[in-house]
Parts: sequence; C-alpha cells; structure tokens
Amino acid sequence: MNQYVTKVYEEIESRYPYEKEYLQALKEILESLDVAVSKDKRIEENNLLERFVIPERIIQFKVEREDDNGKIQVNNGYRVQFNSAIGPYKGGLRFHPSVNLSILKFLGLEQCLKNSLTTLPMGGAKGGSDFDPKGKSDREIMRFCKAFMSELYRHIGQFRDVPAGDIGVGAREIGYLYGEYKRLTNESVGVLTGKGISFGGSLARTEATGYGLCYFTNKALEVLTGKGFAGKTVCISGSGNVAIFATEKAIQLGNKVVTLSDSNGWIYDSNGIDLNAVKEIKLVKRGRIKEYLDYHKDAIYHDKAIDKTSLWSTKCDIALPCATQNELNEEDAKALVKNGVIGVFEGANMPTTFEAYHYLLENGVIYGPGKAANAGGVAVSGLEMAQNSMRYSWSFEEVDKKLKDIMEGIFANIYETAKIYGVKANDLITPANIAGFKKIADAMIAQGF
Ligand code: NDP
Ligand code: 2IT
Repeated sequence: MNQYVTKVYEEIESRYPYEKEYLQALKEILESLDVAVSKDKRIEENNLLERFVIPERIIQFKVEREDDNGKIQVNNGYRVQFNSAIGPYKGGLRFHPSVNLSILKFLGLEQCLKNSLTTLPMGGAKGGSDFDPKGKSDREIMRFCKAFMSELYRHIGQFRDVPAGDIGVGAREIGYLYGEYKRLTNESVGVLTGKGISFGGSLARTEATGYGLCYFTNKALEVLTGKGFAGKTVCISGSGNVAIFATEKAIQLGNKVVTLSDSNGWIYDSNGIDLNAVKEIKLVKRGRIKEYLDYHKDAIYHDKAIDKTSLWSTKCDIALPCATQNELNEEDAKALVKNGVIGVFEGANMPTTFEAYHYLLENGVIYGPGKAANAGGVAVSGLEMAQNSMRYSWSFEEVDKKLKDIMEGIFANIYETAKIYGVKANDLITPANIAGFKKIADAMIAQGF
C-alpha cells in the first residue's frame, strides 16, 4: 500500500486497537483507495483520509425503561454522525445485544460511501442500542423506543440527521420513535424514514433493500456474464426485512431460492422456498425460521447448536448474504467456489470477511459489496425524504422504477470507474469505494476545513 495510506491505517489501529469491525471496514476501504490516492494528489495534500475516517460526532446516552415486571432496565444508546459533506447525516438504527461503538463506526463509515453512491444528497450516520428486542412484549418495545427517542430527539432533524431502520428496527419501532419525536417537538416532519404509509412513509421502502439487491445483481450479471438474474439457484441467509424481499424479487425474476436462516439455524428447501409460509412465520407471527418445517415437512433444518454445517456449503449459482457482518468466512468462500458460484452480492453490511472476499476475487467470482448492492434501502429513504419535503407521495410503481434506475446507475458508475482505474471486472468493491469516496472528497475540499 501507498505510504500515506499505510500511515493512516496504522495511526487509527494504534488509537482504536479493540475496535475490530471498524478497523476491518477501514482496511477494506483504504486498500481500495490506494490507487485513487496515487492518481489524485489532492487527497494527500488535504489530509483527506485522516479527516474522512474519523466520525464528525459521536453521541452516547443512557436509556432507561420499565420492563414488564416493573423493574427499571438500563441500556446504552448511540448515534455516530459520521460525515455530512454531501448532505444531512443519514443511516439506520440497530437494536441488537452486540451493538457497540466499533460496530456503529464500521456501519457509519460504510454508510457514507453507500449514500454517496446513490447520487442522492445524504451524509452518513448509524446508531442504535444494545437493547435486545427478542422475546419482549410490544408494550415494552414501545417504552424502550420512546425512552430512546427522549434523548435522541435533540440531536436529529429533517435537515440535520435522519435515522431509519436496521437489524431489530422495523416499521413498528419507527412508528413508536416517530410518535415520541412528534410529541416532544410538536412537529410533523420527515425526521425518520421507513415510516408507516399513513403518516408519511414511502411506498416500496419495505421492499427496497431486497428488491434493489436483485436489480443490482441482475444488471451486474447481464453486463459481466451476458445473462441476467434468472434461472439461477440462489442461497440467501437471514430471514428479516432484507432477506424476505430479496427472496421475493429473486423468485419474481425466475430464480429458485433454496435457503434462509436466523441466528439459531438455517433451512434448505430443494423445491424452492415458499415465501408465503416465510411471511406468515416472520411478519405475522414474529416466529423463528425453524417453524418452516410446520409448513414443509420435507425441508431440512440445521440447528446451529448441534450442527455446524454452514449454509454456504449448499450448492448455488448466486449467494446473497442478508443477515449480519462476518457471516461468510474463508471456509465458506472456498465451499462456494468449489460448488461453482458465479457471484456473491451482499444484502447485509460487511457479511463477507476480508479473507473471504479476497478468495472470491482471486477465483474469478463476481463480488458486489453491500455499500453498492444494498444501497436500495437508503436510496428509497432518500426518496421518502424528497416526498416528505414536497408534501406528496409517489405510487409504488414510480418509486420502484426510480429504485431500479438508481441501482442500475450505481452499477454503471462502478463499471466505468473500474475501467478508468484498470480494476478487474469481477472486483466491484475497489471501484465502489473509489466512486463513493470521490464525491465526498470533492465536497470536503470545496467546503474547506
Ligand atoms: P432484521 O432485523 O429484519 O433481520 C435480521 C436477520 O439477520 C434475522 O434473520 C436475524 O436472525 C439475522 N441475524 C441478525 N444478527 C445475527 C447474528 N449475529 N447471527 C446470525 N443471524 C443474525 O434486519 P435487516 O433485514 O433489516 O438487516 C439485515 C442486514 O441488512 C444487516 O446487515 C443490515 O445492516 C443490512 N441492511 C439493512 C437495510 C434495511 O433497509 N433494513 C439496508 C441495507 C442493509 P435473528 O432473528 O435470529 O436475530
Ligand atoms: O444499512 C443501511 O443502509 C440501512 N440500514 C438503511 C439506512 C436508511 O437510512 O434507510
């Protein structure tokens, strides 16, 4: 790596040695930007890398709520406002027991580049809490959301910072968060995205990340292999918002999806996943993926506690990891390559480890990183902000068409950038980082320090 790039990485590593996810995301980004730094002297002259990789502001606060047994419980709440060079801070909130600053800094950093790639004017942020919503009553979740917002509200705003959902935060939580923001400020504004359709939400926001992932995959396959995303066997992980709607669009495009998972295990259905059953289990009953066996006795369930077989050892043409970070490791990448995988496109953020994606790239697999492939969610969030500002709403078809155009535009931008920088065609991560960073760098230089 270029001396300047190495220096920036080493400095951050020595200051934050325990923030492993943040360092992982940083390493991946800096490795990609190496070639851009050599070509564009302004980056080093303006110390842009150091200035970009440190969040502009980190807010940490205490969240107290009463649980269903009348006991007061305490959690940490966070908002990492990473970079606002190209627009107000924008990014999701995650409620999961694993949430800490390292995870939120990695997500915030990725979000900046992702939001830049969408072409919409949004800076990057991420937030959340180590609160675990699993098994909690609806009322307790409401009390938590309201307590969380009672501190967060003073730091956000439609022109300042616009949160949305992520793991553990869906339409229900956004509704409660929005209700509390409105109560505290007496304002009905587009301060959150992913809202209910009856109070300013955008049609197609629920579907956007999964659908966008498939539109991106389709375009990449069409250009790079001559055949689009159809007639393929597809492995998908996760069974949340992204996984469900990726499954829906993959099936609509004429593919067979054979796996889904949650943190307890994964299912394999050789006949192709029955999405109606999955929607009933996950969206109506808020159940576990294991319950799929109640609908399809011939499907196979691998319980993670007793069976270490990886979902990624399943033979497939296309792999769409849609659960969480670092869920696809080097062993998994080897199994996928051995089974003839054509492409890995990420619905989740950083699901593929550093070693795993390098192995995929070395073996000619098309690798579409999350910051490009899953940008459809935040893109439609940007469209929700636009509709809120206009006091207007577009039809599902209009939003879906704009989403498809944005996803195809992201691929085109990456493809052109790869040609300019002489990057191999299956490597979509290097040009995604370069193209995402370029716009932010231009804005930072123009605005001074
Ligand atoms: P959901 O909460 O709806 O679903 C998350 C899914 O991933 C669940 O099936 C969950 O299983 C599984 N999962 C979560 N953590 C783990 C873990 N540690 N190990 C194994 N499985 C796990 O979240 P989303 O679908 O919204 O998010 C999934 C991924 O997509 C995340 O990486 C998120 O950052 C990313 N993303 C989301 C966007 C959005 O618009 N929602 C946009 C872009 C990216 P379980 O129920 O057992 O926890
Ligand atoms: O990771 C992501 O892009 C999201 N969770 C969506 C963020 C958003 O603001 O819609």
